[in-house]
Amino acid sequence: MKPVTLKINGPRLMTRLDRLADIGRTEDGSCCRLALTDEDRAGRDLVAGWMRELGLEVRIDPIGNIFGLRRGLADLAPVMTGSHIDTVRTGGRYDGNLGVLGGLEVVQTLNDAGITTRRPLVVGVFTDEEGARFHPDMAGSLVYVGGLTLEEAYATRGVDGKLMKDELARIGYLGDAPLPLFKPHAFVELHIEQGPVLDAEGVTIGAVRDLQGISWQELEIKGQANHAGTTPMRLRHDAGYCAAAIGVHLRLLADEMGGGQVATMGALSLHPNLINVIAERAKLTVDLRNTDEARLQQAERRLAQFVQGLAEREGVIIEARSLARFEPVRFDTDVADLIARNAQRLGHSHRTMTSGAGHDAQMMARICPTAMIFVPSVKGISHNPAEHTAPVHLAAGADVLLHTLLELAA
Ligand code: HGY
Ligand code: MN
Ligand code: MN
Repeated sequence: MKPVTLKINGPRLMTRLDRLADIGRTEDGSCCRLALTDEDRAGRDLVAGWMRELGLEVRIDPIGNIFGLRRGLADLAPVMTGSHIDTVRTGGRYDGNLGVLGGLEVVQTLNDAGITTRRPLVVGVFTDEEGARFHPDMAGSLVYVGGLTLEEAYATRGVDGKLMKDELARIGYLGDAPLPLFKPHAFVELHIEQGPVLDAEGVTIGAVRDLQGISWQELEIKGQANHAGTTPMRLRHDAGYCAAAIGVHLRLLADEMGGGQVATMGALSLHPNLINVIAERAKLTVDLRNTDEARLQQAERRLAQFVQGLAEREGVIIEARSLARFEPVRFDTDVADLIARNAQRLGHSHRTMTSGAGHDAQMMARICPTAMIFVPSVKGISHNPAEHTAPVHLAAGADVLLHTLLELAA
């Protein structure tokens, strides 16, 4: 008789995902819960309430990371899962949320089955994974693993000028738990792929073995405001033209380099931003990523050379400020293999893969064996209200998470 395989409750997971998705909803259907805003607080309060309802001991650390602790039979290093619930401005329903609520669904499934694991289990909610308001991204997990000091994080100003420490205190999540609260025995993060691979191949589970390097910069261009009508082209120091030229160069650079190199100018602002004034100043962001560190450095060097030549030709000053820089990460192959084996055992198609996006798991990999479970994103769309994953895939991912955590905590 094949042993009954414990399964999570899919509809219950969907109910929590829908409930959380209602917080911070905007007219275009986005979930907008930028880190440490009132909407983020509301999401945190909801999730912490669910943790307490499930009998978890809730702890908050000084960077606002939330931990729901479930006692084990033995007092050993816990097995941890989790992700984030802060979003970008045009957030979808599943980015980050699935990893946190999938963890709570695993807890409730074990509670219902009367199962206590040998090792304690922890569900974590990391602060400011998106880095959309306060750079860098993955700030909460980066502080947790010692990659950024609390003081540096506290002194970070958001894109709106607010101080991170003030915002943590304002929303009531400047906690006093020890930092780090514990060193996990292992960490597994369930997340939507946010890319097109699983959906295009019709594969249900991704066992993520590595994650690409990330380079974020802000470029500030100082030119000269002047009259759009009277100033001959040869006399212009046009910050707007320079910003546009850099945006175009990023595309050409990625196309020329190939090999999965990606380059994005996501944010752009001009001053004074008026139709008949040559832009005096421009501010833009650059997001470069590559799975290969040497190629990522090459992309950074080539961009810097282009920017220097442009500044000289156009008679402008261009200053670059690094906002985040993370090398590619290799996850733990044993944990990734365990994920693949559980997908197989549960009858789900699966493949190993690389993560194109940054995740808290890439920081946790610095302190314990770590890997990720991906489920498909329809048409690879994410950071967009059209982000969608079929409920059957959400449940499959949570089932693989359940059995992977059970084996790691045995
Ligand atoms: O930028 C990222 O890859 C993640 O969404 N923070
Ligand atoms: Mn995410
Ligand atoms: Mn994201």
